[in-house]
Order: sequence, then C-alpha cells, then structure tokens
Amino acid sequence: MLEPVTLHGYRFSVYNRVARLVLHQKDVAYDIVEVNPFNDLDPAYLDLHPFGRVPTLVHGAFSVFETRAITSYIEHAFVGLQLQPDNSKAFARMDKSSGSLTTTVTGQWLGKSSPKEFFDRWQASLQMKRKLPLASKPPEKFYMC
Ligand SMILES: N[C@@H](CCC(=O)N[C@@H](CS)C(=O)NCC(=O)O)C(=O)O
Repeated sequence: MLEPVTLHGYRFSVYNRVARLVLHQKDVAYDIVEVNPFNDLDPAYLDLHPFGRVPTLVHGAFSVFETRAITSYIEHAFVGLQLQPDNSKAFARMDKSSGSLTTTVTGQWLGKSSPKEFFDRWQASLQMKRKLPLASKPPEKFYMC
C-alpha cells in the first residue's frame, strides 16, 4: 500500500508553490494542510519543523523540511518525470541557481523589505557586480513570502 503524502504549507508561499509544482509534475497524490507560519503554530507542527517555517513534506513516517530537500526527496522517492539531472555538473548548476535565488533573493531581501527597499537592493547588487544601469521604476506590490 502507498504511504500517504501530506504537504504542510501556506498558500501564499513561493516555497510551498515550488513543492506543489514538483509534486504535480511527478504526479504524486498528496493532501494539503494549511499552515500560516505567521500565526501561533500548533506544537505538533513545531515537532515537524522546529523553526516553524513552511513547507514541510510528510511521507508516511518520514518528514522533511527545506524546499530544496523536499524537491530532491520527491525526485528520488517517486518514479515519473525526471526533474533533476543525473549529471553532476548539470545538477550543481541547477542547485546553484535555485540556492542563490532562495538565499540571496528571497531569504535576505523578500519579506524583510518594502517593495522599494527590495528594488533598491536588487538594483544596487546588479549595478555593483555587473555594472548594469539602474532601472527607474520599482514594482508596485509583492505577493510572495
Ligand atoms: N529555506 C526555507 C524557507 C522557508 C520560508 O522562509 N518560508 C516562509 C513562508 S514563505 C516562512 O515560513 N516564513 C515564516 C517566518 O519567517 O517566520 C525553505 O526553502 O523551505
């Protein structure tokens, strides 16, 4: 019998969406438990994720958090469409891109900045590293966390 898969996540979270995209691409049936990480958390959830963030994937008696770990787990635990390369260099390039987006862009900037601050940091970073010209208009709103 197949072990049940449950994704604990927050509907507005980009991380949650990444995990869901991978589950869908792999054609894995799963349940969703909505967890708002900005509210008081159920102690049972903190047993799954001691830092109280989302998402967390539960598969039978096994659980894992951190989106990159979740996506790698889904890739290896389930058959179906191959989403991650076997080749070590190709895998490293993929991991580098998703890792730098997560740590540099979302983790450090998004959620802790206003749209204007985010835009200014993004622009300053591009300008400093690549000598690119500054764009003039910041985005109006963010919908991610
Ligand atoms: N590195 C984590 C980041 C997860 C994360 O930061 N999720 C946000 C939701 S979008 C969260 O739970 N924030 C709650 C908080 O900052 O306390 C991952 O890749 O899963």
